[in-house]
Amino acid sequence: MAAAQDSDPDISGAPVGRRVILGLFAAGVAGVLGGATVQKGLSAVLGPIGNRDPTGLVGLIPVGDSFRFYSVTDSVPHRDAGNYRLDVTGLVGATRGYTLEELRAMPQTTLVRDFQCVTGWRVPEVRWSGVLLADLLDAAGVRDEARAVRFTSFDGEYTESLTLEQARRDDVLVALEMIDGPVTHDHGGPVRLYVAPMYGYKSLKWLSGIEVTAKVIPGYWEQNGYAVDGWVGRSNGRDDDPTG
Ligand SMILES: Nc1nc2c(c(=O)[nH]1)N[C@H]1C(S)=C(S)[C@@H](COP(=O)(O)O)O[C@H]1N2
Ligand SMILES: [Mo]
Repeated sequence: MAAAQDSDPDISGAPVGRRVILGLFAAGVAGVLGGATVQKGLSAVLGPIGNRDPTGLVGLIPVGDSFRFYSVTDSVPHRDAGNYRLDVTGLVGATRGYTLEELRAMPQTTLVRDFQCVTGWRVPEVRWSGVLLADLLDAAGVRDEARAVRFTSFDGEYTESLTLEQARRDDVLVALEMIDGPVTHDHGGPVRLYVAPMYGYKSLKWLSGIEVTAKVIPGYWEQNGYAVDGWVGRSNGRDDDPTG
């Protein structure tokens, strides 16, 4: 959990103080302006997945069909074609590292899907493009005893997981593009995971490691009670709540 947010009792504590009320106002402004800077303020209020909304009021504020920018860390180093690297390790025939150029040179898959955070916000019909995770697993050669995949981020904190079966789906991408161009830094670029059938928390940002494992190792939010199998509509979500 982000140190700055945790150390702020007004935000992490239960009482709804003045700062939270101010935050509600900022949230409304974010919906109108949609700017990255204002939205960072919004996510500071909401918390990475809205768990600092003790009243539930924040979830009722109409903020439109726009993305929030989430990070559990205060800052994340920037990486680009010059220094980006994705390592595929663990229970594979051959460990291998990819540069951004190498990922771009592989066959690309494009999907247009809604993006849904478990807290209730949803962005309709987002375009995603990138390398099928299955292709990277095949290239590495998954060993017989492998059952799952663990993902790590170069933010140094966030982790995620999938079963091998989930990881091999044709709607799970190592995404290089999102919306209308390359995945921006704030959205987890240059490379993030995109797990189309599951809630947003499965789509790890700033992807740097894919480790093939013998069993599922629950990810960052899963250690805090969110479903490991984060299927949209089937696990601890609010997407059937029209106000959510
Ligand atoms: N590294 C990292 N990945 C992350 C998160 C995060 O805080 N850090 N938040 C997750 C959650 S809860 C959601 S809803 C999406 C949000 O993606 P966005 O910031 O591009 O809107 O990223 C997911 N991936
Ligand atoms: Mo989320």
